[in-house]
Amino acid sequence: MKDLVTLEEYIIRAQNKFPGATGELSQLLRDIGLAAKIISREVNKAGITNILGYEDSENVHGESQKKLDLFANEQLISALSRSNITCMVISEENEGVVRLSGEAGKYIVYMDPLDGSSNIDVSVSIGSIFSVYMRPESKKKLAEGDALQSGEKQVAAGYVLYGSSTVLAYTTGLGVRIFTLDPSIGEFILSHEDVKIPEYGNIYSADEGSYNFWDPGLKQYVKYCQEIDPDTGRPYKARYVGCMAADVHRTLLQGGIFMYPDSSKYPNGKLRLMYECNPLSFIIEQAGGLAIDGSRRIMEIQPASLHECTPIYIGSRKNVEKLREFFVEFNTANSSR
Ligand code: P6P
Repeated sequence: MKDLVTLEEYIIRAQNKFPGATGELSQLLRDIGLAAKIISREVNKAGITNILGYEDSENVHGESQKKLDLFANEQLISALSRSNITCMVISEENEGVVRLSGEAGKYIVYMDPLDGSSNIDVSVSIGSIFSVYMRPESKKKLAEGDALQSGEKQVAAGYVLYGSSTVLAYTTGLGVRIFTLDPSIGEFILSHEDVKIPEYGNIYSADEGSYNFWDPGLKQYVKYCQEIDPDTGRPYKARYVGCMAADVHRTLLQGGIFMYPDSSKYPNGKLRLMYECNPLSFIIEQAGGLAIDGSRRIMEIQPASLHECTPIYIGSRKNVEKLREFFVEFNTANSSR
């Protein structure tokens, strides 16, 4: 028992290292942890209670909303409303911004409350992803544009993965920690203290069903992954969960690369910059990896809109750099490359 460190204890210990800390970010992370426990409880019994299936509504991307999408969204917004810390929430499930606490809080939170929700009805992993920014100090009247900040300005980011176990990973820019939920005591317990992604991995992850929509450079790279070359661990294994949080969590721990490209089907990519790609890029870069849109670092992108999409190639540094070589050699079309 003495070696167990709970999420709450860890956050307080980390905060105590900064005498000037107000404790507000700590409280925000604890609030997210509380919502995660509630969502995990519902996810783990979704097949029993009447919470599977679709609502008759759509999100900002025109995707049908599942009951658990909306439940997770409500729980996270409710948890963030508990204290005057968060002034504004931008969620995949809400078209506009959700203003909280009389807009008095100092943090702006982006979130994908239930990532990979198409997996819900078949009991495959799903996740929640969050990203935290400071509100511009000079601004008294909050505007949506105050939330349009590049990923490099994130003060915290993380995800919860509802899989074979429920894990919560986060960073505040001082490395990556992972906590595993022990449902018997209702606590997230520290399971990985200072996570570092392998510099190179032999797993590639992409929806190869879309191969014929891809640029030549990506097609050639995937063929490279499939060649037989024991010296470089090829052929790689192919793994694709259909939940970015799950695919990136595996990549974080085992190495390799996750790819969701731009294509003739998704000219700007499908994944959302602010509440999928930036937070997971912050985690992966803090663990020593790399995340690009084909050329630029994801976290350098200056967003033009709250819900914009981007291509993303994220994972072990050597794997991502090898992919970029293919894009250069095959002059891949993406204008940002
Ligand atoms: P596809 C889930 O809907 C998501 O946003 C990511 O979590 C996941 O990586 C991707 O989309 C899956 O997309 O086109 O393979 O179903």
